Amino acid sequence: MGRATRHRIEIGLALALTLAAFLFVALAVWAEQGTGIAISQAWVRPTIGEGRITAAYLKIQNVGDDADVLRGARSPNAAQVEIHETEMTDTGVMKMRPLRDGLTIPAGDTVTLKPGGIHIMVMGLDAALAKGATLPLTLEFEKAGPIEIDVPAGSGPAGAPDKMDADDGADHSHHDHH
Ligand SMILES: [Cu+2]
Repeated sequence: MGRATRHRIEIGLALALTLAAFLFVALAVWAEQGTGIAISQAWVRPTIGEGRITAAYLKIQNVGDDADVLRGARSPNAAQVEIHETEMTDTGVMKMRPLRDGLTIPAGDTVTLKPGGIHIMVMGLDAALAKGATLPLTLEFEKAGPIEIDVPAGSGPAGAPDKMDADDGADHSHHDHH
């Protein structure tokens, strides 16, 4: 085998590995055929200590011709799942509240749920959620219907805040009444 040939094989292998890594990342896209909704970059924060509450984040892309609304979510592993938004009050306190009317995804738009913004609050988990585990989640869309995803527990994309939404700094008082 000549030097040039081997070189070409090495480049080919490097390319294949890069592609494999890329595919691995791109794998986490859920799209229901014909619904116009694609979910990607989903992640959930691992629970801390005895806490059985956490938050999940993801990207919702509406490639359809009509707006759709995320009405809610549920998980077989959690007592309650809500779509929350986070707001900073006048006194500088972070408050979260459920989106009662759901989250509208306009046609052709992408809405990103992220720490400190809109998030999926997961309450009453039946067990701790360790890094590397997955949380099954069903997203209920008005038009697209239910979309089931498996959300990996991890630290999210680079630059995601360390602790938020499931943190003591946020007001969870509305979680305690049941
Ligand atoms: Cu919340």
